[in-house]
Amino acid sequence: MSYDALQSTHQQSHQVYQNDNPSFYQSTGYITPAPKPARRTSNWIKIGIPVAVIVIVAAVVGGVVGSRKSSSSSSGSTSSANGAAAAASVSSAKLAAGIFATATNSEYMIPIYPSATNTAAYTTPTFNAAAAGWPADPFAPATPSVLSVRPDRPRLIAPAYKWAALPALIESDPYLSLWNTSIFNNASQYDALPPVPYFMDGDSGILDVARQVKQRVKAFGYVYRMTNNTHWVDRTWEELQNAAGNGTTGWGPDEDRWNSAHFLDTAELSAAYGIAYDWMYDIWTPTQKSQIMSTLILYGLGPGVQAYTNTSVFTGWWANNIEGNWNCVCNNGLTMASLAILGDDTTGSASQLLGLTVKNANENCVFAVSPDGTWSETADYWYFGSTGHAEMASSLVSATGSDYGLFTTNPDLWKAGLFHMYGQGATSLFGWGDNGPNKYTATANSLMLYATQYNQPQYALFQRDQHDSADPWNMFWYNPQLTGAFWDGLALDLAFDNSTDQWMSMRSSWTDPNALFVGIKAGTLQGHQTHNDLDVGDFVLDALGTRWAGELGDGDYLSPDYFSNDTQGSARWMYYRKMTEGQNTILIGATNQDVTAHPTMNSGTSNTTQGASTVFTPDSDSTAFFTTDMTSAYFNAPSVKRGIRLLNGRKQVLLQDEINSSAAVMWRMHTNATVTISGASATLTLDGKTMDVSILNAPDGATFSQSEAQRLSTDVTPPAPDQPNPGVTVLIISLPAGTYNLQVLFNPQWNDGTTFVTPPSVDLDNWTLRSHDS
Ligand SMILES: *[C@@H]1O[C@H](CO)[C@@H](O)[C@H](O)[C@H]1NC(C)=O
Ligand SMILES: *[C@@H]1O[C@H](CO)[C@@H](O)[C@H](O)[C@H]1NC(C)=O
Ligand SMILES: *[C@@H]1O[C@H](CO)[C@@H](O)[C@H](O)[C@H]1NC(C)=O
Ligand SMILES: *[C@@H]1O[C@H](CO)[C@@H](O)[C@H](O)[C@H]1NC(C)=O
Ligand SMILES: *[C@@H]1O[C@H](CO)[C@@H](O)[C@H](O)[C@H]1NC(C)=O
Ligand SMILES: *[C@@H]1O[C@H](CO)[C@@H](O)[C@H](O)[C@H]1NC(C)=O
Ligand SMILES: *[C@@H]1O[C@H](CO)[C@@H](O)[C@H](O)[C@H]1NC(C)=O
Ligand SMILES: *[C@@H]1O[C@H](CO)[C@@H](O)[C@H](O)[C@H]1NC(C)=O
Ligand SMILES: *[C@@H]1O[C@H](CO)[C@@H](O)[C@H](O)[C@H]1NC(C)=O
Ligand SMILES: *[C@@H]1O[C@H](CO)[C@@H](O)[C@H](O)[C@H]1NC(C)=O
Ligand SMILES: CC(=O)N[C@H]1CO[C@H](CO)[C@@H](O)[C@@H]1O
Repeated sequence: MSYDALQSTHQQSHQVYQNDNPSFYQSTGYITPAPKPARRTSNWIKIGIPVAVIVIVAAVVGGVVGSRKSSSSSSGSTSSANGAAAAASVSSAKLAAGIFATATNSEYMIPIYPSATNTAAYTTPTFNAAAAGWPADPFAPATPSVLSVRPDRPRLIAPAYKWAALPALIESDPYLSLWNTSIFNNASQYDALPPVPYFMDGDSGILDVARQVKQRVKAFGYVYRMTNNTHWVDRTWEELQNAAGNGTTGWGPDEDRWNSAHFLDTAELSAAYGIAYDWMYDIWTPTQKSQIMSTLILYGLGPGVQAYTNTSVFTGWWANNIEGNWNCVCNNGLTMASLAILGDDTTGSASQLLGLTVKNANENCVFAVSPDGTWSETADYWYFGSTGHAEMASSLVSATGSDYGLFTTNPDLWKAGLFHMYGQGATSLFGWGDNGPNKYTATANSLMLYATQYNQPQYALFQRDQHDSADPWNMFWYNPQLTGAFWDGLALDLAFDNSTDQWMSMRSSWTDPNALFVGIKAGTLQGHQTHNDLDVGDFVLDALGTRWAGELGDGDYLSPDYFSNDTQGSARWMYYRKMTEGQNTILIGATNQDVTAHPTMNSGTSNTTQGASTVFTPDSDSTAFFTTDMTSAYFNAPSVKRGIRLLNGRKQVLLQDEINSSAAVMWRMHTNATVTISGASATLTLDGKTMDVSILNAPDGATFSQSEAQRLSTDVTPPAPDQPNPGVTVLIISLPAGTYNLQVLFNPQWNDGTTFVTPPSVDLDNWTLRSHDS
């Protein structure tokens, strides 16, 4: 969320919003906040034993090697009999290959692939026209208009012709089949629960419960349409009534039940209502329809019109130059809901909003993606923003026949899929900055839509094995003509070089859960909707199935001034998890980095690509590196440069810092490992694995030390206490002012006979792909 934009046109509202901790809601008489539930990011529990893979998602269907190859050579055949035979062949090959991932890792929720070469299935990512696919949409207006909707229902995401085609596609596609079953199971689980209870979570509002209502409506709606069983309509009605305040437990204050002060909540509930209205249109009674519509207009679209048109309310700040998730989510919710009731709505709200939201999203939401593909807020906020964008574009296409530029206005938006794939490490996301609230309906499934839209089949092949892929949207966004393996031919490294988030992703494999992975960033410290940290030079490191250098994630969103602004003096930068000392980078003079930093970067990669097999060992000269001049991020230092590179066929990592500083220098790295130090060497143990870390050519006095992950005693006191970081240790090199070349070598103990190398000392400015060959 951004507070910057508010400073100009919404000054007064900015003040309100800055202070919108629970007391804001209390002072307006809205609600007394209930106790906050435990947050997922703050309770890391140390697990000393390697965690076994426990979640089996599907039986592996092996033995495909040598079976019929899925042939596209017959797709050009003029004989329909041959075409049908080819389609049957592709289908049977797909069914035989089954679900690629055999399980989901229980600690990191990553897919586990079999160690195998499967020449029939692990082929180049392709949309194979010979395989069974979706029919063409019979609704194809020559001159689409947002106010001119298709004649039939449903309008949103999945028109009737797709529902009609789906059962046959499920029969011939193992992923659609798996997801269908999962969604039925999910619906049964939600069915057994009472309606989502109202819960006001301070300045996070009622967003969690809004997304849960949406999640349930999606699942209930899906199962209803697949069974025609009206139980699911009744159950949806119960959920809608509860969120209207017509249930037995109440839902917020009469005048603003959907919490328009935190408009994301209003938008997500509007989307939920829109989906319910549209997907069950034919079965609702006229009374139910009018009740759904009256509640939607009263608490959703009406406040939406106010947000856009009434300058004396602040609820529409997100429409004003906010290139981030708020703009995408809010415009999407209003759009889906408006499309759902367009024509039935006699108030004019729906048509008025459609005249505003589409244009606004094209000016703002789509530009949250930088020219290099990076989601400019943070890697985690990509989930919220890209879900909003994908739902909005998909709904407009299905309802009216056009995306009105949402896919193309930003010509680099297609790279948002690369951003997510490369941001995902061997264990988890390189999740710098804030991670956001619980995700619920915010998934990575925009990748499915983008795969087809931008002809990037690897996006969908990657996402279909992920734990969050059983989603009603994917039953329609997934193109079942997909064949191949996402990793086949995929480069191991990618550098993202836009000035705002210069960063790089490097790894030793896409399919080995024990792979080496390094993510490192520089970039500017302003312009991220106040979701970033002061973290130029920050890095994460995975190896041996665990994360050795990691992020602390969110502070408490309810802490005073946590989102106040991104100026140097902001209280946000007084919280440990947001300060420079809470990052894996260089700290100088025990002082935060300069928010006006404008680092530069350089990078190199051997362009190594993985082959078809999941078993992959890079060549010994395969490497990648990233360097940054981050001097501008520091006060009191004439020069600070950092570089990181993979060594020895991607088995080792060298982190090098060249520092000339007139204040004390501290090298810091946060780890969940247990740390044992011996001078310039440290042994880290975690999850039953070991990582040796050593300072090479140690400058005089350079040794490791360690501390708990908490603020230095010299720091200013923040407005509220920091969150504890239990189990996290900071590995430190502390040095007085001076000039240093600090080289830290990471040797994961692979126990596979690896012979470690000791790299030569090369100035960062002289780093090349071959500069460290022995
Ligand atoms: C979808 O899953 C449900 C529940 O397992 C099953 O009854 C149904 O037959 C499946 N649909 C198709 C088309 O296979
Ligand atoms: C849906 O069910 C699948 C497996 O059946 C599970 O992995 C997934 O977490 C469930 N999704 C939700 C949102 O509960
Ligand atoms: C549900 O009803 C629709 C419309 O009448 C029909 O096309 C479809 O086959 C039915 N589905 C099932 C599973 O009965
Ligand atoms: C909830 O109750 C109010 C007041 O009776 C009514 O106007 C509204 O239509 C109802 N909405 C739903 C979804 O039941
Ligand atoms: C604009 O908002 C103010 C404050 O909520 C309200 O009093 C006023 O009636 C609104 N104006 C219009 C035209 O809706
Ligand atoms: C510690 O582990 C948790 C859970 O996997 C992770 O979220 C966090 O980033 C890790 N912290 C560090 C400092 O590695
Ligand atoms: C930024 O926020 C701080 C509080 O964290 C406040 O004191 C300061 O005035 C704000 N600066 C601007 C420019 O809004
Ligand atoms: C890697 O690919 C890039 C982009 O195509 C190219 O500029 C570079 O020269 C390649 N490097 C090597 C070592 O092949
Ligand atoms: C460090 O920077 C200072 C100030 O620019 C400069 O005078 C000095 O020569 C530098 N030291 C080294 C070793 O480069
Ligand atoms: C770096 O390269 C420069 C010239 O390109 C050379 O003079 C210098 O000796 C090199 N330094 C190292 C440490 O290799
Ligand atoms: C160098 C470069 O391309 N900078 C761009 C980075 O992204 C921002 C935000 O999209 C652009 O404004 C810059 O021009």
